[in-house]
Amino acid sequence: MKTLKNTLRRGALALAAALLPLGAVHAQAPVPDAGTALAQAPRLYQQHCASCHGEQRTGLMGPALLPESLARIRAPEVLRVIREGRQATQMGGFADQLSDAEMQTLADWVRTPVVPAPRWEEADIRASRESTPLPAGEPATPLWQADPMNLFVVVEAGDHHVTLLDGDTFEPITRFQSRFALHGGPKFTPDGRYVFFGSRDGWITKYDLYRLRVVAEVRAGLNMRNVAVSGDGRWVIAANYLPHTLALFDADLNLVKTYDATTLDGKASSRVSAVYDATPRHSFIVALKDIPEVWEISYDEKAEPIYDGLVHDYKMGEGIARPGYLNVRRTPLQDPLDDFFFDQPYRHVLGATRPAKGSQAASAQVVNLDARVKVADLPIAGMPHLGSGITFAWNGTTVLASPNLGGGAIDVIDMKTWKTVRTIPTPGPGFFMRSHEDTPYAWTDSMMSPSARDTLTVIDKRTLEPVAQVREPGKTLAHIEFTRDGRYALASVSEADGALIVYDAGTFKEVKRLPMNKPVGKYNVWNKITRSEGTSH
Ligand code: DHE
Repeated sequence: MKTLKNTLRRGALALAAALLPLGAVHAQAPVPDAGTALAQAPRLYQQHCASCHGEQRTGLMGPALLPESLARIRAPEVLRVIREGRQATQMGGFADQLSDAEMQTLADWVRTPVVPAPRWEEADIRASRESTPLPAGEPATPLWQADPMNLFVVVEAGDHHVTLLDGDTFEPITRFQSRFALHGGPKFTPDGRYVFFGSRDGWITKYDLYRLRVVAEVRAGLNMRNVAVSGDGRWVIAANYLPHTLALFDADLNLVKTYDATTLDGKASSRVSAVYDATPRHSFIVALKDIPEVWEISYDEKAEPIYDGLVHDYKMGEGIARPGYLNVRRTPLQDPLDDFFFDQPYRHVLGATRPAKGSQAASAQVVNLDARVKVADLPIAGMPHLGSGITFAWNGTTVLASPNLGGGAIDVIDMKTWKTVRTIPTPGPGFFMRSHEDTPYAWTDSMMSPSARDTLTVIDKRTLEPVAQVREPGKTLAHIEFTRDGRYALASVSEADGALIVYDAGTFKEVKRLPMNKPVGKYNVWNKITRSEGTSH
């Protein structure tokens, strides 16, 4: 029987952390060898792992160990962490306690589904919430001296930390531990004071940037994609892969309601790919992975009622409808769409269709959210990652420029005609493209390319020509974000001994370098809350 101390030392199978190779592809589930070894797995798991990862593998002080959570981690890495542990966490190695065969058995088994599937219901969400409101009498003023509109939040994936950076001096203000494996952009309240982080394990953290503390946390799901904050700051919503739900909260992370991601007849359900705030429409837009519908959930109290053919609990005149406020309005599609991108007024959503198995031939479609119909097919060469694109004025029109994950190119699309106006070659496929209203250049990475992941390409938005490259030879150089005034571009060297590099956005020269542990995304308060056309919202 292990002592509690030993249990804790062994604890927190912070398994996935180190392992998240940027841009990793989904690993194959291992094939169990004859089943005999796997039969021992539940006993081994309960004995060695459950105290930190939960009896149902849904996570406790350590992250969830579900196929959904481990899909991005290569199988040998899972084994390595069980064997050696993970530095700077409570996850110690098990090499001195378990045989090679037992460790392999555990590594294989945690990639198999939990049967019956773990549940996460409204009562679980409510019970998970913790809050530490500001002590009475504490002033609501920043604890630091800096421009509150030019702060950066930088996510360091290596050891699950967040650095808060002064965007004028590029000096860190604080660095704090985050939940395990944050994903998607953190979202700010409209005044820029609070920021909400979402973790792949389902946790939402509300952090007070002024008083430098976590004020509330809640677990919205077991495997979450992202969070969105309403333009009026009143609502926070989370998109889950597991369970198939959306969870809506008030601004203090009290659960308001959950939405089952099912078709109208309830016969099919879907993973929720992502949820986006559409401030000009006063609504959230929802991308569903498995069913051909796009959802809109209005947070406008005067929203039109929804007539969807089913009898619900709200009577409007002679018909029977549901209020439009905080309910789902469905737009049927031909194919499931995800990876959304919006035009600036949020009238149109551009979504990517997934390629058929074994094919690279993804495509994208444009749906008019008012008319609720598809209005165009977009000819995009490879798998697009539209959420990482930008818009800007060009040649009397507005264009969308987006990297595609399939090939080394940027697709530039006229948003009036929905035709491709240029395909700009880059040295390799990339994830992110960023710019700013006050710079003539757009920057993009090639982080998915083994040979060019160390290169950022700078494109002149006037000519649509590449004009420069910056490199960190042999490293992964990715994800750019500009200062509030567009004068500096910040990029990540996404390695464990990585760095945040500040470039002069006009000369492309490095002006500062801060060591960081696998930094990924960085987010400027002003650019986000003003919905700059050069960044994600
Ligand atoms: Fe992301 C944003 C989907 C893999 C880092 N990513 C998003 C968003 C979506 C998305 C839908 C927009 C939501 C938002 O910001 O609220 N990402 C996906 C995938 O489907 C994909 C390809 C596979 C997956 O397993 O999820 C994927 N993403 C990755 C990575 O491998 C990255 C590089 C490393 C990581 O941390 O997982 C990664 N994704 C990011 C970042 C953002 C993001 C940094 C926010 C960008 C921004 O500037 O707003």
